[in-house]
Amino acid sequence: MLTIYSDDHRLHHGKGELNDGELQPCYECPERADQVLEAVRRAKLGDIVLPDDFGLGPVRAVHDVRYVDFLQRAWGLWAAEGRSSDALPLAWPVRGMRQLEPDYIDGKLSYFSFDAGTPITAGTWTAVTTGANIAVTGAARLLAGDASAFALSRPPGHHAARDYFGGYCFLNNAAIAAQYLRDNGASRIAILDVDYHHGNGTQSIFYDRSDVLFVSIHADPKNEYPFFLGHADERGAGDGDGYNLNLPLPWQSGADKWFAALETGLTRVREFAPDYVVVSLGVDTYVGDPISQFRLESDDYLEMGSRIAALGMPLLFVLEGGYAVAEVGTNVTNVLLGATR
Ligand code: SS9
Ligand code: ZN
Repeated sequence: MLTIYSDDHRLHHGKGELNDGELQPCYECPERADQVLEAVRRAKLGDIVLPDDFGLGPVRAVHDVRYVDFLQRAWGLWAAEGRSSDALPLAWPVRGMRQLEPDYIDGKLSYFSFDAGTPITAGTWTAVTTGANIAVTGAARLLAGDASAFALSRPPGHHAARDYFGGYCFLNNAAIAAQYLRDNGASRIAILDVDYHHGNGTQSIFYDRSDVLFVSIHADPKNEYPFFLGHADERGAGDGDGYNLNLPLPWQSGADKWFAALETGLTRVREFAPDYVVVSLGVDTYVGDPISQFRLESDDYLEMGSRIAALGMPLLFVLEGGYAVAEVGTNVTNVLLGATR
C-alpha cells in the first residue's frame, strides 16, 4: 500500500488547548505523525511519496469560499494585532444570536469555529492545505487503479464542516477526497469513520446527499465530544434520508461491542455498493488513549483492517485521531497491515 506524506504537518504545532478547565499542551502534536511514519517504514508497508499539488479546487468543492479565505488570512490578521500566541476563539453565536461574520479577527475566529481546542498557528494554513493535497493524491491513486492508499496527514479533518473548524480539524481531508472521487467519475462513495469521536463535519457535509454514504462508529455524544451531533436518529435529510448511519457506543466499549457495530456498518456499506470507500482512520479507540474511553487493544487493529478489506472495495485510509503517541504508529499500521494481508 502506498503512503502519501509530507513534513509540512510540522508547520501546525499548537501550544495549548482548553482541557479540564486549563490550557494544556495540545494532544494533537507533530510527534503523532512521526510515530506513524516510523511505523509505516518499520512495517515495510510500501512506498512513501510526497503529495501532488491540486490547488484549492478540491478544497473549495467541499468548503465554503468565505471559510477558506478566512483560514488563509486568519494568522495574518491575528499577528497584525501584535499577538504571537496561538489564535483561539472566545465566544460562539448560539441559539438566537445573529449569524453574521464579524470584521474583527477575534469575532471571525469564533464565527468560523465550534470549540476552543483548535489553535491556529503561523504555519496552519500550509499544513492543512498540504493535508488536503495528501488526501487528494491518495484519491487520485485509487482512480488510477490502486487497491488502497494511506493518506498520512495531520492535523485531522473529520470535525471540520463546510464552514467551521474545531476538534483539531480545519479542512475535512476525507470529505475532500470523497468529493474528488465523485468529481472524477465515481458514482457512489462510502465514508467509514472509525475514529472514537463522531465525524460531525463529514456527516454535515454530506447529510442531504445520497451519493455519499456516511457510516460512523463513535462514543455516544450524550457523554462525549463533539456532544451536539452523532446520535443514532440522525439518518440524513431530503435526498440523503437513509444515507447517514450513526452507531454510538457507551464509554468503556471494548472489542465485542465495537466489532458488532462494525459489522452493522459494513453490512450497510455492502448494500450501498460504493465504487470507493474512504476510511476516516482514527485510533483513539485504543484502551491507552489519553482523551478517550474505549478499550480496543493493539491486536484489534489488525482485525479491523482485515474486516474492512473483506469488503473487496478500493480503500483510501485517511489519518484522523489517536493520541497515545507511543502506540499510535503501531495501531495505525496494524489496520493497514490487516487490510493488505
Ligand atoms: C478532551 C477534549 C476533547 C476535542 C477532541 C478532538 C478529537 C479529534 N478533554 N477535545 S479526533
Ligand atoms: Zn477522535
